[in-house]
Amino acid sequence: MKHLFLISTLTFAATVATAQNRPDVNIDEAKVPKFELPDPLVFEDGSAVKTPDDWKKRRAETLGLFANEMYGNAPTAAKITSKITKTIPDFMDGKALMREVEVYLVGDEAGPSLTMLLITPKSVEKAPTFLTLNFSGNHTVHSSPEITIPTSWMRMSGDDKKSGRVIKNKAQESARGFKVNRWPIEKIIDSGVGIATIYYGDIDPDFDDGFKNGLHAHFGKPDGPKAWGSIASWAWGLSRAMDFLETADGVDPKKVAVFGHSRLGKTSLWAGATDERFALTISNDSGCGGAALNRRRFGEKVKRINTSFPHWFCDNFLKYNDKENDLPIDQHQLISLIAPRMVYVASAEEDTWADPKGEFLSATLASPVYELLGKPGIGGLSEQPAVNTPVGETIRYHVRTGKHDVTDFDWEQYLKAIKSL
Ligand code: GTR
Repeated sequence: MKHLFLISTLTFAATVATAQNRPDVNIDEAKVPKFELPDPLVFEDGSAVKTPDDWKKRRAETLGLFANEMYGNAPTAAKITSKITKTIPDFMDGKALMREVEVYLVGDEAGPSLTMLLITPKSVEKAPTFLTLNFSGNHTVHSSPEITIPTSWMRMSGDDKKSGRVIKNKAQESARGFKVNRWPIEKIIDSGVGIATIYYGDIDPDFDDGFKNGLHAHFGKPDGPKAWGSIASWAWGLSRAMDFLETADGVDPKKVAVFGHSRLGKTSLWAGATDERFALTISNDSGCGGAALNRRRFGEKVKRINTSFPHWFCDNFLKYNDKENDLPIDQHQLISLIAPRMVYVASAEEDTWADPKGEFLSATLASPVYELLGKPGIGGLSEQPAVNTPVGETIRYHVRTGKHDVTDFDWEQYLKAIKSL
Protein backbone atom coordinates (compact mmCIF):
# COMPACT_ATOMS: atom_id res chain seq x y z
CA MET A 1 0.00 0.00 0.00
CA LYS A 2 2.73 2.36 1.07
CA HIS A 3 4.59 1.66 -2.13
CA LEU A 4 1.52 2.36 -4.26
CA PHE A 5 0.94 5.64 -2.51
CA LEU A 6 4.48 6.68 -3.27
CA ILE A 7 4.03 5.91 -6.94
CA SER A 8 0.83 7.88 -7.20
CA THR A 9 2.47 10.85 -5.47
CA LEU A 10 5.31 10.79 -7.94
CA THR A 11 2.91 10.65 -10.89
CA PHE A 12 1.07 13.63 -9.50
CA ALA A 13 4.29 15.55 -9.02
CA ALA A 14 5.35 14.88 -12.58
CA THR A 15 2.13 16.14 -14.12
CA VAL A 16 1.50 19.27 -12.06
CA ALA A 17 4.90 20.07 -10.67
CA THR A 18 4.55 23.70 -9.74
CA ALA A 19 5.97 25.19 -6.58
CA GLN A 20 2.53 25.77 -5.10
CA ASN A 21 1.62 22.11 -5.34
CA ARG A 22 4.33 20.94 -3.02
CA PRO A 23 2.97 19.15 0.01
CA ASP A 24 4.65 21.57 2.46
CA VAL A 25 2.85 24.54 0.92
CA ASN A 26 -0.69 25.25 1.97
CA ILE A 27 -3.09 26.37 -0.74
CA ASP A 28 -6.21 25.18 1.05
CA GLU A 29 -8.33 28.00 2.49
CA ALA A 30 -9.69 25.63 5.15
CA LYS A 31 -6.17 25.19 6.53
CA VAL A 32 -5.44 28.88 7.00
CA PRO A 33 -4.75 29.27 10.73
CA LYS A 34 -6.71 31.63 12.97
CA PHE A 35 -4.75 34.80 13.53
CA GLU A 36 -5.02 38.29 14.88
CA LEU A 37 -3.62 41.21 12.93
CA PRO A 38 -2.02 44.34 14.37
CA ASP A 39 -4.33 47.32 13.99
CA PRO A 40 -2.76 50.00 11.77
CA LEU A 41 -4.58 52.60 13.84
CA VAL A 42 -3.25 51.56 17.25
CA PHE A 43 0.20 52.69 18.45
CA GLU A 44 2.65 50.12 19.80
CA ASP A 45 1.87 51.38 23.31
CA GLY A 46 -1.79 50.47 22.80
CA SER A 47 -3.18 53.99 22.41
CA ALA A 48 -5.51 54.81 19.55
CA VAL A 49 -4.72 56.80 16.43
CA LYS A 50 -7.58 59.28 16.24
CA THR A 51 -6.49 62.12 13.99
CA PRO A 52 -4.44 62.66 10.82
CA ASP A 53 -1.77 64.17 13.08
CA ASP A 54 -1.69 61.02 15.20
CA TRP A 55 -1.31 59.06 11.97
CA LYS A 56 1.86 60.96 11.08
CA LYS A 57 3.44 59.58 14.27
CA ARG A 58 1.99 56.12 13.78
CA ARG A 59 3.17 56.17 10.18
CA ALA A 60 6.74 56.90 11.31
CA GLU A 61 6.49 54.16 13.93
CA THR A 62 5.17 51.64 11.36
CA LEU A 63 7.77 52.57 8.77
CA GLY A 64 10.49 52.02 11.39
CA LEU A 65 9.12 48.56 12.21
CA PHE A 66 9.13 47.52 8.54
CA ALA A 67 12.65 48.91 8.08
CA ASN A 68 14.07 47.28 11.22
CA GLU A 69 12.30 43.93 11.06
CA MET A 70 11.79 43.24 7.38
CA TYR A 71 13.32 45.24 4.53
CA GLY A 72 16.27 46.82 6.33
CA ASN A 73 17.40 50.42 6.56
CA ALA A 74 18.83 52.22 3.55
CA PRO A 75 21.57 54.83 3.83
CA THR A 76 20.77 58.50 3.41
CA ALA A 77 20.72 59.49 -0.23
CA ALA A 78 23.40 61.68 -1.73
CA LYS A 79 22.53 64.07 -4.53
CA ILE A 80 22.46 62.27 -7.86
CA THR A 81 23.94 63.50 -11.09
CA SER A 82 22.80 62.33 -14.49
CA LYS A 83 23.70 62.35 -18.14
CA ILE A 84 21.42 61.88 -21.14
CA THR A 85 23.44 59.43 -23.22
CA LYS A 86 21.03 58.97 -26.13
CA THR A 87 18.07 60.90 -27.57
CA ILE A 88 15.81 59.76 -30.37
CA PRO A 89 13.37 62.57 -31.10
CA ASP A 90 11.19 60.55 -33.47
CA PHE A 91 10.78 57.25 -31.70
CA MET A 92 7.82 54.97 -32.52
CA ASP A 93 6.92 56.59 -35.85
CA GLY A 94 7.45 60.02 -34.38
CA LYS A 95 4.92 59.61 -31.57
CA ALA A 96 7.43 59.55 -28.78
CA LEU A 97 10.71 60.91 -27.53
CA MET A 98 13.17 58.24 -26.41
CA ARG A 99 16.01 58.98 -24.06
CA GLU A 100 18.58 56.90 -22.27
CA VAL A 101 19.79 58.42 -19.05
CA GLU A 102 22.68 57.39 -16.86
CA VAL A 103 21.79 58.19 -13.27
CA TYR A 104 24.86 58.32 -11.00
CA LEU A 105 23.39 57.12 -7.75
CA VAL A 106 25.79 58.86 -5.40
CA GLY A 107 26.56 61.81 -7.67
CA ASP A 108 29.88 60.38 -8.79
CA GLU A 109 30.53 59.10 -12.32
CA ALA A 110 33.01 56.59 -10.94
CA GLY A 111 30.39 55.24 -8.51
CA PRO A 112 27.32 53.04 -9.06
CA SER A 113 24.84 54.06 -11.74
CA LEU A 114 21.71 52.85 -13.46
CA THR A 115 20.60 53.20 -17.05
CA MET A 116 17.07 54.46 -17.48
CA LEU A 117 15.15 54.05 -20.71
CA LEU A 118 12.63 56.90 -20.82
CA ILE A 119 9.92 57.03 -23.49
CA THR A 120 7.50 59.94 -23.36
CA PRO A 121 4.61 60.85 -25.67
CA LYS A 122 5.02 63.95 -27.79
CA SER A 123 1.28 64.60 -27.61
CA VAL A 124 1.54 65.84 -24.01
CA GLU A 125 3.79 68.53 -22.58
CA LYS A 126 4.22 66.84 -19.19
CA ALA A 127 3.02 63.27 -19.17
CA PRO A 128 2.00 61.12 -16.20
CA THR A 129 4.72 58.47 -16.22
CA PHE A 130 5.20 54.89 -15.07
CA LEU A 131 8.51 54.28 -13.34
CA THR A 132 9.32 50.58 -13.52
CA LEU A 133 12.02 48.01 -12.95
CA ASN A 134 12.42 45.15 -15.42
CA PHE A 135 13.84 41.65 -14.93
CA SER A 136 15.79 41.03 -18.13
CA GLY A 137 17.17 44.33 -19.42
CA ASN A 138 15.80 47.47 -21.08
CA HIS A 139 16.41 45.89 -24.49
CA THR A 140 13.77 43.22 -23.74
CA VAL A 141 10.80 45.58 -23.26
CA HIS A 142 10.76 46.89 -26.86
CA SER A 143 12.29 45.60 -30.07
CA SER A 144 14.03 48.84 -31.12
CA PRO A 145 17.70 48.23 -32.03
CA GLU A 146 18.45 51.63 -30.46
CA ILE A 147 17.98 50.39 -26.91
CA THR A 148 21.27 49.76 -25.13
CA ILE A 149 21.92 46.27 -23.78
CA PRO A 150 22.88 46.27 -20.10
CA THR A 151 26.37 45.19 -19.15
CA SER A 152 25.60 44.47 -15.49
CA TRP A 153 25.32 40.96 -14.07
CA MET A 154 22.17 39.29 -15.42
CA ARG A 155 20.10 36.58 -13.81
CA MET A 156 20.04 33.49 -16.02
CA SER A 157 17.20 30.97 -16.05
CA GLY A 158 17.55 27.57 -17.68
CA ASP A 159 15.55 28.94 -20.62
CA ASP A 160 17.77 32.00 -20.96
CA LYS A 161 20.78 29.74 -21.10
CA LYS A 162 19.28 27.37 -23.65
CA SER A 163 18.10 30.15 -25.92
CA GLY A 164 21.35 32.12 -25.61
CA ARG A 165 19.48 35.21 -24.39
CA VAL A 166 21.95 35.42 -21.52
CA ILE A 167 25.45 33.95 -21.69
CA LYS A 168 27.65 33.76 -18.60
CA ASN A 169 25.35 36.20 -16.83
CA LYS A 170 25.67 38.78 -19.61
CA ALA A 171 22.68 39.98 -21.61
CA GLN A 172 22.74 39.20 -25.34
CA GLU A 173 21.35 40.80 -28.50
CA SER A 174 19.03 37.82 -29.08
CA ALA A 175 16.90 38.87 -26.10
CA ARG A 176 15.90 42.12 -27.78
CA GLY A 177 12.13 42.57 -27.51
CA PHE A 178 11.50 39.16 -26.01
CA LYS A 179 9.38 40.55 -23.15
CA VAL A 180 7.20 42.88 -25.24
CA ASN A 181 4.09 40.94 -24.25
CA ARG A 182 4.51 42.35 -20.72
CA TRP A 183 5.18 45.91 -21.87
CA PRO A 184 2.43 47.47 -24.07
CA ILE A 185 4.50 50.59 -24.68
CA GLU A 186 2.60 51.64 -27.80
CA LYS A 187 -0.69 51.61 -25.90
CA ILE A 188 0.88 53.55 -23.02
CA ILE A 189 2.25 56.23 -25.37
CA ASP A 190 -1.04 56.42 -27.32
CA SER A 191 -2.79 57.10 -24.00
CA GLY A 192 -0.60 60.15 -23.42
CA VAL A 193 1.42 58.43 -20.71
CA GLY A 194 5.19 58.00 -20.46
CA ILE A 195 7.25 55.05 -19.26
CA ALA A 196 10.65 54.83 -17.64
CA THR A 197 12.27 51.45 -17.10
CA ILE A 198 15.48 50.24 -15.49
CA TYR A 199 17.10 46.81 -15.38
CA TYR A 200 16.92 46.02 -11.66
CA GLY A 201 20.34 44.36 -11.62
CA ASP A 202 21.90 47.75 -12.47
CA ILE A 203 21.07 48.73 -8.90
CA ASP A 204 21.98 45.54 -7.12
CA PRO A 205 22.54 42.05 -8.56
CA ASP A 206 19.90 39.56 -7.45
CA PHE A 207 22.02 37.05 -5.58
CA ASP A 208 23.41 36.63 -2.11
CA ASP A 209 26.87 38.10 -2.58
CA GLY A 210 27.57 39.28 0.95
CA PHE A 211 27.42 42.99 0.03
CA LYS A 212 30.20 42.66 -2.55
CA ASN A 213 28.41 44.01 -5.64
CA GLY A 214 26.19 46.83 -6.78
CA LEU A 215 25.05 49.54 -4.43
CA HIS A 216 25.72 47.39 -1.39
CA ALA A 217 29.41 47.26 -2.29
CA HIS A 218 29.59 51.01 -2.58
CA PHE A 219 28.17 51.59 0.88
CA GLY A 220 30.13 48.72 2.45
CA LYS A 221 28.78 45.96 4.64
CA PRO A 222 26.79 47.57 7.40
CA ASP A 223 26.73 45.92 10.78
CA GLY A 224 23.74 44.32 12.32
CA PRO A 225 20.49 42.69 11.48
CA LYS A 226 18.73 45.88 10.38
CA ALA A 227 20.89 46.55 7.31
CA TRP A 228 19.13 46.83 3.99
CA GLY A 229 18.46 43.81 1.82
CA SER A 230 18.13 43.83 -1.96
CA ILE A 231 14.45 44.85 -2.02
CA ALA A 232 15.34 47.98 -0.05
CA SER A 233 18.24 48.72 -2.37
CA TRP A 234 16.09 48.34 -5.50
CA ALA A 235 13.49 50.65 -3.92
CA TRP A 236 16.25 53.13 -3.04
CA GLY A 237 17.35 53.03 -6.69
CA LEU A 238 13.78 53.83 -7.74
CA SER A 239 13.89 56.89 -5.51
CA ARG A 240 17.11 58.02 -7.17
CA ALA A 241 15.45 57.50 -10.55
CA MET A 242 12.62 59.67 -9.24
CA ASP A 243 15.18 62.34 -8.31
CA PHE A 244 15.97 62.47 -12.02
CA LEU A 245 12.31 62.36 -13.17
CA GLU A 246 11.53 65.38 -10.99
CA THR A 247 13.69 67.42 -13.35
CA ALA A 248 13.01 65.63 -16.66
CA ASP A 249 11.40 67.36 -19.61
CA GLY A 250 8.16 65.76 -20.73
CA VAL A 251 7.36 64.18 -17.34
CA ASP A 252 4.80 65.35 -14.79
CA PRO A 253 6.61 64.62 -11.51
CA LYS A 254 3.36 64.92 -9.57
CA LYS A 255 1.96 61.97 -11.53
CA VAL A 256 4.63 59.31 -11.36
CA ALA A 257 3.39 55.75 -10.78
CA VAL A 258 5.87 53.20 -9.48
CA PHE A 259 5.13 49.75 -10.90
CA GLY A 260 6.60 46.30 -10.36
CA HIS A 261 5.74 42.64 -10.85
CA SER A 262 6.44 39.83 -8.40
CA ARG A 263 9.68 40.55 -6.45
CA LEU A 264 9.65 43.91 -8.19
CA GLY A 265 6.06 44.38 -6.94
CA LYS A 266 7.36 43.89 -3.41
CA THR A 267 9.92 46.53 -4.34
CA SER A 268 7.38 49.00 -5.73
CA LEU A 269 5.35 48.72 -2.51
CA TRP A 270 8.40 49.45 -0.38
CA ALA A 271 9.32 52.34 -2.71
CA GLY A 272 5.77 53.72 -2.46
CA ALA A 273 5.86 53.37 1.33
CA THR A 274 9.24 55.07 1.77
CA ASP A 275 8.99 57.78 -0.88
CA GLU A 276 5.96 60.03 -0.78
CA ARG A 277 6.69 61.53 -4.18
CA PHE A 278 5.10 58.51 -5.89
CA ALA A 279 1.49 59.47 -6.63
CA LEU A 280 0.50 55.90 -7.46
CA THR A 281 2.02 52.60 -6.36
CA ILE A 282 1.28 49.43 -8.31
CA SER A 283 1.86 45.94 -6.99
CA ASN A 284 1.39 43.27 -9.65
CA ASP A 285 1.27 39.76 -8.12
CA SER A 286 3.73 40.74 -5.36
CA GLY A 287 2.75 37.95 -2.94
CA CYS A 288 4.85 37.09 0.13
CA GLY A 289 6.97 40.04 1.25
CA GLY A 290 4.69 42.25 -0.85
CA ALA A 291 0.92 42.61 -0.53
CA ALA A 292 0.06 39.16 0.88
CA LEU A 293 -0.63 38.85 4.62
CA ASN A 294 2.13 36.84 6.34
CA ARG A 295 -0.10 35.48 9.07
CA ARG A 296 -2.27 33.54 6.61
CA ARG A 297 0.66 31.21 5.90
CA PHE A 298 -0.87 30.52 2.49
CA GLY A 299 1.34 29.82 -0.54
CA GLU A 300 4.86 31.15 -0.06
CA LYS A 301 5.64 31.70 3.63
CA VAL A 302 8.27 33.72 5.48
CA LYS A 303 10.57 30.73 6.05
CA ARG A 304 10.41 29.70 2.40
CA ILE A 305 11.21 33.17 1.07
CA ASN A 306 14.03 33.67 3.60
CA THR A 307 15.51 30.34 2.58
CA SER A 308 15.28 30.84 -1.19
CA PHE A 309 16.20 34.53 -1.18
CA PRO A 310 18.19 35.30 1.98
CA HIS A 311 19.45 38.58 0.48
CA TRP A 312 16.04 40.17 -0.14
CA PHE A 313 15.29 41.19 3.46
CA CYS A 314 17.28 42.22 6.53
CA ASP A 315 18.61 39.54 8.85
CA ASN A 316 16.04 40.40 11.53
CA PHE A 317 13.35 38.99 9.24
CA LEU A 318 14.78 35.50 9.85
CA LYS A 319 13.36 35.66 13.38
CA TYR A 320 9.90 35.22 11.91
CA ASN A 321 10.49 31.94 10.07
CA ASP A 322 7.41 29.92 11.06
CA LYS A 323 6.67 32.63 13.64
CA GLU A 324 4.60 35.05 11.61
CA ASN A 325 2.46 35.91 14.63
CA ASP A 326 5.51 37.42 16.33
CA LEU A 327 5.88 40.03 13.61
CA PRO A 328 4.97 43.47 14.98
CA ILE A 329 3.48 44.32 11.59
CA ASP A 330 1.69 42.64 8.69
CA GLN A 331 1.39 43.61 5.05
CA HIS A 332 -1.90 45.56 5.27
CA GLN A 333 0.21 48.09 7.19
CA LEU A 334 2.63 48.30 4.28
CA ILE A 335 -0.30 49.36 2.09
CA SER A 336 -1.45 51.80 4.76
CA LEU A 337 1.96 53.55 4.60
CA ILE A 338 1.08 54.62 1.06
CA ALA A 339 -2.05 56.50 2.26
CA PRO A 340 -3.47 58.91 1.24
CA ARG A 341 -1.84 58.32 -2.16
CA MET A 342 -3.33 55.89 -4.65
CA VAL A 343 -2.32 52.23 -4.54
CA TYR A 344 -3.24 49.40 -6.92
CA VAL A 345 -2.95 45.79 -5.74
CA ALA A 346 -3.45 43.21 -8.48
CA SER A 347 -3.62 39.43 -8.18
CA ALA A 348 -3.96 36.51 -10.58
CA GLU A 349 -6.44 33.74 -9.89
CA GLU A 350 -4.02 30.86 -10.53
CA ASP A 351 -1.17 32.51 -8.66
CA THR A 352 -1.78 30.65 -5.41
CA TRP A 353 1.92 30.93 -4.51
CA ALA A 354 1.32 34.70 -4.08
CA ASP A 355 -1.96 34.22 -2.13
CA PRO A 356 -4.47 36.38 -4.07
CA LYS A 357 -6.89 36.45 -1.14
CA GLY A 358 -4.14 37.56 1.25
CA GLU A 359 -3.28 40.34 -1.20
CA PHE A 360 -6.91 41.45 -1.30
CA LEU A 361 -7.20 41.40 2.50
CA SER A 362 -4.16 43.64 2.85
CA ALA A 363 -5.70 46.11 0.43
CA THR A 364 -9.05 46.21 2.16
CA LEU A 365 -7.61 46.28 5.70
CA ALA A 366 -5.57 49.38 4.86
CA SER A 367 -8.79 51.23 4.07
CA PRO A 368 -9.42 52.68 7.59
CA VAL A 369 -6.17 54.64 7.33
CA TYR A 370 -7.27 56.15 4.01
CA GLU A 371 -10.65 57.01 5.52
CA LEU A 372 -8.97 58.71 8.49
CA LEU A 373 -7.08 60.84 5.97
CA GLY A 374 -10.30 61.72 4.12
CA LYS A 375 -9.90 59.34 1.17
CA PRO A 376 -12.34 56.62 0.14
CA GLY A 377 -9.93 53.64 0.27
CA ILE A 378 -11.38 50.49 -1.21
CA GLY A 379 -14.97 51.55 -0.65
CA GLY A 380 -16.10 49.40 2.25
CA LEU A 381 -15.50 46.11 0.46
CA SER A 382 -14.78 43.08 2.62
CA GLU A 383 -15.30 40.24 0.13
CA GLN A 384 -12.79 39.56 -2.60
CA PRO A 385 -14.46 40.64 -5.89
CA ALA A 386 -15.22 38.27 -8.77
CA VAL A 387 -12.42 37.71 -11.28
CA ASN A 388 -11.76 40.44 -13.84
CA THR A 389 -13.81 42.96 -11.85
CA PRO A 390 -11.64 45.87 -10.74
CA VAL A 391 -12.84 47.57 -7.54
CA GLY A 392 -11.94 50.43 -5.24
CA GLU A 393 -11.06 54.08 -5.48
CA THR A 394 -7.90 55.32 -3.81
CA ILE A 395 -7.08 51.71 -3.01
CA ARG A 396 -7.79 49.66 -6.13
CA TYR A 397 -7.77 45.91 -6.53
CA HIS A 398 -8.46 43.21 -9.07
CA VAL A 399 -7.93 39.50 -9.40
CA ARG A 400 -7.80 38.54 -13.03
CA THR A 401 -8.04 35.10 -14.55
CA GLY A 402 -4.75 33.44 -15.41
CA LYS A 403 -1.31 32.96 -14.03
CA HIS A 404 1.53 34.88 -12.38
CA ASP A 405 2.27 37.38 -15.16
CA VAL A 406 1.63 40.92 -16.38
CA THR A 407 -1.13 41.08 -18.98
CA ASP A 408 -2.91 43.66 -21.12
CA PHE A 409 -5.83 43.45 -18.71
CA ASP A 410 -3.53 44.51 -15.86
CA TRP A 411 -2.10 47.42 -17.86
CA GLU A 412 -5.59 48.63 -18.90
CA GLN A 413 -6.40 49.08 -15.21
CA TYR A 414 -3.08 50.76 -14.44
CA LEU A 415 -3.62 53.17 -17.32
CA LYS A 416 -7.06 54.08 -15.97
CA ALA A 417 -5.53 54.59 -12.52
CA ILE A 418 -2.67 56.82 -13.70
CA LYS A 419 -5.03 58.82 -15.93
CA SER A 420 -7.27 59.46 -12.91
CA LEU A 421 -4.49 61.19 -10.95
C1 GTR B 1 9.55 33.45 -6.75
C2 GTR B 1 9.38 33.97 -5.34
C3 GTR B 1 8.28 34.96 -5.30
C4 GTR B 1 8.37 35.98 -6.41
C5 GTR B 1 8.92 35.43 -7.71
C6 GTR B 1 9.49 36.45 -8.69
O1 GTR B 1 10.45 32.45 -6.86
O2 GTR B 1 9.11 32.87 -4.51
O3 GTR B 1 8.25 35.57 -4.03
O4 GTR B 1 9.10 37.06 -6.01
O5 GTR B 1 9.96 34.55 -7.51
O6 GTR B 1 9.84 37.55 -8.36
O7 GTR B 1 9.62 36.09 -9.84
